[in-house]
Amino acid sequence: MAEAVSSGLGRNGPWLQNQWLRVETRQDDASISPVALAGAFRPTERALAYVAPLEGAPLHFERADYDIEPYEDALGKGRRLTLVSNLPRRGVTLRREVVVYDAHPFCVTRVGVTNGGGQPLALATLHVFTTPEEGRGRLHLASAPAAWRVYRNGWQSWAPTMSFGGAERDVQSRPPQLSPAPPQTEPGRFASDDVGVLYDPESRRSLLAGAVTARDFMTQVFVDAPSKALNARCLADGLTLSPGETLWSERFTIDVTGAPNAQLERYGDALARCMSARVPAKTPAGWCSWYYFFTGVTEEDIVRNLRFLEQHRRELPIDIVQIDDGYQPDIGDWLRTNEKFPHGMAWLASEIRKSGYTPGLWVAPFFFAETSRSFAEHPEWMVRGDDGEPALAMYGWERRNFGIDGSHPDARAWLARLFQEICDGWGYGYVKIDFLFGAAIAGRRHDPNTTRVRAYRDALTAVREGVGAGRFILGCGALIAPSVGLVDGNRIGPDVAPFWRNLTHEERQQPRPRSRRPDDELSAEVAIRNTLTRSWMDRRLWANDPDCLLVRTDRTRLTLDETRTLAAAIGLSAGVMFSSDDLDKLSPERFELIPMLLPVLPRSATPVDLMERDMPERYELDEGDRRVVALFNFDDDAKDLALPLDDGRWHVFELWEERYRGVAEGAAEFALTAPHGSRLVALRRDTGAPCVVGTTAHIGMGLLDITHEAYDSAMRTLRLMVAPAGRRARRIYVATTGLTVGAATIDGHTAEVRTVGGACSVGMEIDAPCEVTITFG
Ligand code: 9PG
Repeated sequence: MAEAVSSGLGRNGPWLQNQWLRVETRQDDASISPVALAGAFRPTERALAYVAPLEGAPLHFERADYDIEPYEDALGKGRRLTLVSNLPRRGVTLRREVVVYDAHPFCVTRVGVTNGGGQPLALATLHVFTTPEEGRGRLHLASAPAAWRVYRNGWQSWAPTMSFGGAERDVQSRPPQLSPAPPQTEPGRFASDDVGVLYDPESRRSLLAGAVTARDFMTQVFVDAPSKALNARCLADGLTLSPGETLWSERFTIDVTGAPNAQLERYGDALARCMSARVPAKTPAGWCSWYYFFTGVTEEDIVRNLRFLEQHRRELPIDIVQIDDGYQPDIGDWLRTNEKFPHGMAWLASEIRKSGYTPGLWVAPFFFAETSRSFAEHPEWMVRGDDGEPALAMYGWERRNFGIDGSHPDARAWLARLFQEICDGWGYGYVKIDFLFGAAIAGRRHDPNTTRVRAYRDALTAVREGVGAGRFILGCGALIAPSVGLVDGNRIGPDVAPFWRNLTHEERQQPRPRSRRPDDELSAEVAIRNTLTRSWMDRRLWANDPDCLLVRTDRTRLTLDETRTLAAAIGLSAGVMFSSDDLDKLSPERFELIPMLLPVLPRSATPVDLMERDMPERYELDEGDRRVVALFNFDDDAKDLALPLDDGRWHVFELWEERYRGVAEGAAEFALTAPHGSRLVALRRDTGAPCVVGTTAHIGMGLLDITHEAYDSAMRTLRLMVAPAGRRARRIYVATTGLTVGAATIDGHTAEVRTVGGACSVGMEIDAPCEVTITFG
């Protein structure tokens, strides 16, 4: 069999090629130029790698020797090309690797440095893919830079993630760092963490650069549209190389093939493989105390909601009851409780377990408040600033909070013991660990030769050790790529809130809301934005947590339209599904929205227009001849929405209006959708025969609740098996395709059929599977 990757020597240097791409290299500067073979898309020319020491000039490759070998790693088989420059004057040897795999349309590259001198060498940054640089190379797309679109990923759970236009201003959200570069505030200059995508609207081609390993360094991808430049690099945190030592950057994929969503999904798969991601067999669903009770939560609030859940077990099939912030006397003092939890946390866990639920607990294990006992006892476990004092991780709960030093063995031992006590001792089977970035702040650590990412992962590994491999860890306020493999779920957006936009009191007095800003924090709107824009992470890196569903009518400013939009986004994201209302205060109509998201869908929808706008408006689950699509109106005015359809005729059903809209071709049009409202649409390819077009049980509208469907044309009978997924009371809508409806039965008993506008519907309330037949005349 011929090898899938071929290689050869070009005019300037060696190249590697597979069926999708060719990577040309140059020996004079060790630069690389990846080319997508389909359409000969070559966005970057001569992308360089180099290493920046903390002091002195950058270390650039000079004339390089090369070597090509068969290669295999977690991503599969391929060939590896290594370019080596020995720089005796600078006392270093530089290496650049490029791997092309048999079975992937991207290449993977990294840069390494060996200290060949007699002195220690401290490093600032490792640049892996940068062009132009030193007057060489270029970044060229068909569109003018102002028309480019850039997808920027935030550095931690809450950080803004979205696409921007090439003339817009980036959000100023960066990891707190030993900053090698000033923040980029000029329009068109973007900084993305872990991964970035650059999209050219004219050619509809894109380039993704992203780190597929994250065990040592934080990674950033910079795009400077006005100067047409791209720079992907690792922050080396001042790490010092002893004479003879070698250090490698993280590995980056450079992907110039296919469309942005497909590139992000591929990147997610590759990162997951390289970092041994943990993806739960079943995505958890539960109830969380935070978004109704906040820090005021009491033991009685938890028990009252627990009793409600017990009494509504059939309607609300959830597994986890999670106590959030508010039980502990201080941040850092997790093994004692405050006066609001008189029976203690072990008692509460056992109450929850007795009711048949898994007890879950919120902890911020990497923070010590300045007022905490833990800090008084162990100030030496904190990350320190240059002044030697504990470094501020975040001001919160009206006090300073410091970050734990994961390189300190005693701090790690404390973390492991803490979670052993919470899980094995108290009986919690699920932990939400929050403010995790506290272990990754810049500063001095016990081990001077570690990095923030290593210390972070060491701390997280200690937590995992205490929790055990079989229990669920939900990360929050967590780094993204560096958390892969250590958490089972991760929050992927900022906090949801019982209001659409975080307006000041004055702003709310205005006749119109102020428009949204990219750096808005804490609102339903921004939580939804990250839920959509980080969909590609779900069930690749972990189970995404889109944050809680709030459906209440008290203590909220969300309208019904906004509440439904939140439900549509959370539901179609297929992420962790937690309700966070005071359950016995909900009206029956609002309560029904919760079971409509249960069970969680098996996979996430895709934000089809991710690269077109900051908030995607079309969120689509493609099941071939069936589609479930949320169309969103994120404007502040009502507007018409249109859903383009693939070739052919499609039945269109809309859930919130509960209406069959007939057969459409070309596009399905929805006039005047309310501001911040949505249309939840089921599409079914029309075959001319009667078929289910939608149900009102679940937001999948039939995907999970109709388990079997067969139309017998001789008997003119449609037979369905209906599962109790979703809410108990539901109607099933069937397109009549011009036939008249005869009789319907449910488990053999005559059922009432309603006929309206080309469809008929049968209603039922079920707790067990049933069979429905509809006979046509
Ligand atoms: C509990 C909450 C909830 C919530 C978490 C996290 O910047 N801040 O001050 C800030 C405060 C709270 C916060 C995020 C940021 O929320 O996301 O789900 O657990 O902690 O305190």
